[in-house]
Amino acid sequence: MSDPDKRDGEGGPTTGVVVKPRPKTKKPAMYKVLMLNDDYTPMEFVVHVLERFFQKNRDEATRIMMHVHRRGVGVCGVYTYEVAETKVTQVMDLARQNQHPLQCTIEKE
Ligand code: TYC
Repeated sequence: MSDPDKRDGEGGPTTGVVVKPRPKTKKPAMYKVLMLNDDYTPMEFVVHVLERFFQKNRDEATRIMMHVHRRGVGVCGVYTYEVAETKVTQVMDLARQNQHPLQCTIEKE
């Protein structure tokens, strides 16, 4: 640069692009925990699982269970990856202990 004061020509003041500062935090990726229907798991067990691990009240748990029963699959909740993984493990462990074939999976939102 020939001009030691870094002026943008014609002796005017230095100019620049004003960049709006942005917070660099990103929202975490979210994951749906899906419950799958089967012919053997008792309805009451599914309602219990939804109350215990997904903090649903009895009405909401019953609504989700019936949705899965009729449609084959339904959303239990949406969480960050580690929380979603933990929910799936908890559901599958309790189902296995009770010898129910209930299946639960994760899907990225
Ligand atoms: N279809 C099961 C029955 O008739 C009930 C059920 C509902 C099972 C939801 C699994 O994710 C499920 N006993």
